[in-house]
Amino acid sequence: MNTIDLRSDTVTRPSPAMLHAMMSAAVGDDVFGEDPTVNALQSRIASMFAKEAALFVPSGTMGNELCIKAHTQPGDEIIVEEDSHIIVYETGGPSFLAGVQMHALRGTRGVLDAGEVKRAVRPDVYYLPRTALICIENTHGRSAGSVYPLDKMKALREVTREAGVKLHLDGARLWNASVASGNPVSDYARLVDSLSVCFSKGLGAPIGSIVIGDGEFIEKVRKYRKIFGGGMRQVGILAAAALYALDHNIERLSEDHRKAKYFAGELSGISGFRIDKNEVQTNMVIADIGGTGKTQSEVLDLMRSKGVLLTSERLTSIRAVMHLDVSMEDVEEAARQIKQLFR
Ligand code: TLP
Repeated sequence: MNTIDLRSDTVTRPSPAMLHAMMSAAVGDDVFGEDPTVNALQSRIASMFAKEAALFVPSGTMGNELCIKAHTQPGDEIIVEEDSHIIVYETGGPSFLAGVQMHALRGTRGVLDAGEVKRAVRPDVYYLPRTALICIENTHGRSAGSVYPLDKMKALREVTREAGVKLHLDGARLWNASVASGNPVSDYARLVDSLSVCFSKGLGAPIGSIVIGDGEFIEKVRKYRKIFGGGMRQVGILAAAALYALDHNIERLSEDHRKAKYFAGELSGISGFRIDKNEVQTNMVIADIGGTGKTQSEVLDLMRSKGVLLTSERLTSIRAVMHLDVSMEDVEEAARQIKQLFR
């Protein structure tokens, strides 16, 4: 049985052409700043995002955590959206690594209300924590990959500028937001102080993310990356995969978005599934299966028995993520299997 793995866009394997690029990469010791392929990637990303500098890091989690560390002092407070990766899936990293507390605000499909953020920024009084940083996520994972609209980011930027608070963007899937909205990634980047983007999600690289910001900030991040154990040596083999991904795997994300729309359309017809197919903007589908009379783990197990791998989301929902290792035929087959199970 052919397994159709829709658990995440992180499950992709490097293609033969990507592996070839990795094998032929020029390398050097990156802790000495001497890896030519890493340096080429960092300069290319800095100019693509219209920022001064960029630093290659092992993971999206490390990218976010380094930025939080570099923007804050222990005892500070950071404002996050309550369903963001930073608060839900980074295992308490901000308090563990940066010694900050998180103030969670409820967003609408991941989007924070600028007025509410303004009210949540603490006044500068000695007995209150200092609000140092606001973090947002684009696309927003737990809202099925929804795109954070540029005008909402602009409104937030105004608030952070007035309040003298930094703004960080978890852009693990900013590529998807850019392809779906038609806005270049630099339009998003110019509205934030720092961002982290991943090559290991929809872009299909096996490992790697990058932190982007101004030169002074990136030097601070470089020091913390070493402290966090993320200084790597001949890492050009991974930077080569990222460069390959930039050349070949960005525009094709629209195919993943089409697959997600199709899949959502098929699932929305199943009795007991609740899904708003109009809310599918990028490569993810989240369906509430509360009305099927089956538990989430029963549904996941049943689907697994048919060769379709999905993940859980919240208590009664399941998630499917489209990526370059599943074809449209695979997605049609997955939808067929699921519909058969619930007939
Ligand atoms: N997300 C993974 C899981 O951790 C949930 C996934 O399968 O979606 N920011 C966002 C918005 C992410 O979705 C992820 C990974 C990360 C950061 C972390 O990236 P990695 O896994 O490279 O640390």
